[in-house]
Amino acid sequence: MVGKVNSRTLASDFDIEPLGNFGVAVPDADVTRLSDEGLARLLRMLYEQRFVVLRTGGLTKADYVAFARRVGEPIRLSRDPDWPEIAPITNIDNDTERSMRGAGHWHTDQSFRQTVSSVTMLYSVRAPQRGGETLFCDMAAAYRALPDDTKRRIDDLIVVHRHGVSVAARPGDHTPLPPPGWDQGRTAYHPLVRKHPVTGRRTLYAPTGTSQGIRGMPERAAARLLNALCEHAFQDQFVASHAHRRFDLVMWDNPTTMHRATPLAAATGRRDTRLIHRISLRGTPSVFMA
Ligand SMILES: O=C(O)CCC(=O)C(=O)O
Ligand SMILES: [Fe+2]
Repeated sequence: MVGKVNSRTLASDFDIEPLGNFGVAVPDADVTRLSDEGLARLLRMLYEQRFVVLRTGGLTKADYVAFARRVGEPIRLSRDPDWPEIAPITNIDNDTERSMRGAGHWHTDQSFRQTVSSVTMLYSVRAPQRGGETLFCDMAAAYRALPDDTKRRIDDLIVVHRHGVSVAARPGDHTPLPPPGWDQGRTAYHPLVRKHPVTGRRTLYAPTGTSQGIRGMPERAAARLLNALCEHAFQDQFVASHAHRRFDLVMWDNPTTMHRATPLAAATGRRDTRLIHRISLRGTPSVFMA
């Protein structure tokens, strides 16, 4: 486990490029040769920056899974017996501008489960020349910017989560796709404000995505509060956009971020094809111990 991170640990260790409001890219990142110390530094940087884009020179599925296993425990996301950890995400025969189903809504991966996800990674096998960005929201910065009386009001609230359309869904949001066999009635409970176990930083956790209410609060008041927190969080200053390049491996800290896919028309050829391999991790190192 990585020790407490102070806010000035970053830079110098890696050759990095800042990306925008937050998030950094590491050029020439060879994750197959990363030392244990290098990996610890990379995770510290991840916790500081919310997401990190590793510009790899290309990874095999075996390289990718091996790297993910060094970071944490991959969740089974696919029925493919050879690569159960890898979920392909693509616009091949899939038009998410029209279908309105999928990841085109603000969410935090696995917030509908009691065991939430620590890190998610997207590896870009094919990237379109335009579009298909993944957007991130810095929920720790959004929390920090709340007025003190709001913080006091929300600090101990527990949010009720179920897979499906959230009570704080934004206009135009996609309907999330449940994992195979998922029982839509299953409920998980997560604190609205959580402390990151590594950095100790407080963050808003998943006010939308799968949120269905707040324990002990009337439905309409809960929906109003969650919606107001979303309005606050999804302001431009807390949002960053990642345009995938081929062979990029973008990883993010789920607890302190929300993210959404940008809807994309179905591929017509090489130039507009997006194929991404997703891996999500549970447990250590960054997951909350509830
Ligand atoms: O395709 C993307 O940009 C994000 C995908 C995603 O969020 C998901 O599969 O949970
Ligand atoms: Fe996601």
